[in-house]
Amino acid sequence: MHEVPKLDYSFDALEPFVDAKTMEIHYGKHHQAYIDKLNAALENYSELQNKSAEELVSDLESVPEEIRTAVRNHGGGHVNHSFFWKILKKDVSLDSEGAKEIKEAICGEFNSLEEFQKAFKEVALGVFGSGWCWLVVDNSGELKIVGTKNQDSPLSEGSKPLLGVDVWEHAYYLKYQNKRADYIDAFFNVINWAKVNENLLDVRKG
Ligand code: MN3
Repeated sequence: MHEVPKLDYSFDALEPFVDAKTMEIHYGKHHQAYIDKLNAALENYSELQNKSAEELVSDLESVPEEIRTAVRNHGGGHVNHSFFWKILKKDVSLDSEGAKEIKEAICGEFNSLEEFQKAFKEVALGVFGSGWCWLVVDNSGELKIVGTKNQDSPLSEGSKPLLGVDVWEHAYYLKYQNKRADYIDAFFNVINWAKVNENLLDVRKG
């Protein structure tokens, strides 16, 4: 059975950029709903129950067709949110000690943090409806900014996410209403660049 991973910070830890009420509902209700529906989809498929959600969404073709959409949506929801909670933290800038390699990679690809943010924001605002915006290492090893729809995971495309932001309205509506741009600006203040750096090193290790 899949379970919501423990959050290693309090709901108010990201204030004022992400408000406590949003964190409480997003983590406690939305993420839980993906878990419940994923477990329900897998109920009669014991051979899939030992696979991690990451393994399932990385190889959707191997999931029986009758539950493939459910695994894509709810497994993807579980994978994406589990990933998202881990890359959020205040006060871990790209200049911090643990972020050396990712800083080099960002500056190598986008010239500066500011230009990266500009490009990332453009993609995040361009995701129509519900979805996510990611910085990934794609299957040719390139650093790319990509949007995905709904709960589609970059893993399904063979890309490895380094950081990502949920742009479903449930992620920001309480505090930012329709102003996704303000939410993205706020998100830039809570990226745990040390964790993003770890993600990059993991990808490089293979
Ligand atoms: Mn969400």
